[in-house]
Amino acid sequence: MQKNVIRIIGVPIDLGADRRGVDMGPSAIRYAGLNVRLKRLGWKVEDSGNLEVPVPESREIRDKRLKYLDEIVTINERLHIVVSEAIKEGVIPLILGGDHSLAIGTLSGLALSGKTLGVIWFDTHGDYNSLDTTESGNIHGMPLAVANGIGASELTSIGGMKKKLQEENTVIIGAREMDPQEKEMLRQSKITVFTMRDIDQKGMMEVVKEGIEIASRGTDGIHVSFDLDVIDPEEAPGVGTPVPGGITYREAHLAMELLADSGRIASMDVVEVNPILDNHNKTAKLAVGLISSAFGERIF
Ligand code: B3U
Ligand code: MN
Ligand code: MN
Repeated sequence: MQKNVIRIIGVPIDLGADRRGVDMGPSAIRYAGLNVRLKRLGWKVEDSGNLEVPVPESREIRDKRLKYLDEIVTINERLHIVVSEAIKEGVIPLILGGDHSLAIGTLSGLALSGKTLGVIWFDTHGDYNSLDTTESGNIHGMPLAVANGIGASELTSIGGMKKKLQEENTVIIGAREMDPQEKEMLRQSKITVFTMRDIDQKGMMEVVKEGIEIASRGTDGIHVSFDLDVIDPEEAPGVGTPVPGGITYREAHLAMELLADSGRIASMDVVEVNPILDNHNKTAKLAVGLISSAFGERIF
C-alpha cells in the first residue's frame, strides 16, 4: 500500500465530443504546472503519460447515434484497467481529459477495483443520454448513464459488470442544460441533482456538504468527476460547450476545499479543457488551481 501518491493518467481523447481541441487538454494542464503544484503540497506524483488515442481524421463515423463507438470502447477498455490497478495499489488516479467519455473507463475501473465509491459529478450537463435519447450522438453526453447500466451494450459491458454506479451515492452539481428525455431518465434514477438554482438558493457550501454526505453513505470514498464547463465561461472560456450562468471561480475552489477537508477523495477526473478555444491557457490554469485545492492547497 502506497500512501500519498497521485498517479496522473492523460487521456487525449476528443472523439466523444466530435469536436477538435480537448485532446490537447492533458498537455495544457501539465503545461500550467500541475505536477510541481502537487509535489509542493507534499504528494508523490507519478505521471504515467498519456494513453494512445487515435485522431478523428484517421477514423470514420459509422453510427451517427454513437459517434466513434469502437474507438471509444477500445480506449475505455484500456483506461479501466489502469484506473483499477491504481486503486488496488492504494494510489489516487488523477485522469486528465480529454472529453468526458473517458469517465466510462474511470467508473468501470473504480467498480472493478472492488472499492465502493460515491461519485460527485460537477457538470453543466447531465451526461445521462443513451443512444435513444441523444440529440448529438456524442458519447461524452452519455458516461453517467452508461455507468448506471443504460445505453449501448458495447459501452455498458466494459469491465464485465453492467452497473458500476451506486445511484444513491451519486450526485451531480451545477447542472443547467439537459436534454428533455435525459431529464426524464435522470428523474427516474436515484441520482441526486443539484442545479444552478440549488446553488443560488442554498449556497455552494451547503450543496457540497449535502453532496459529500450522500456520496459518503456506506462508501469507501468519493470519486470527483470535474467537467470544466460547469464553471462560468467568463472564467473558463476554454471548454467545448460553454453555457452562460455557471459557477464562479470562488465557488469552484470552495467546493474543492470542502472535498479536501472531507479527506474522502479517492480518485478524480478533470475533463473538457479545450486549449484551442481558451484564452492564454486560462482554463487549464484554473483546472490546476482546482486540482490543487482538491488535494490540500490552502490560501492561508
Ligand atoms: N446533452 C448534450 C450536450 C452535452 C453533453 N455534454 C456536453 N455537451 N459537453 C449531448 O450532446 O448529449
Ligand atoms: Mn460532462
Ligand atoms: Mn459538460
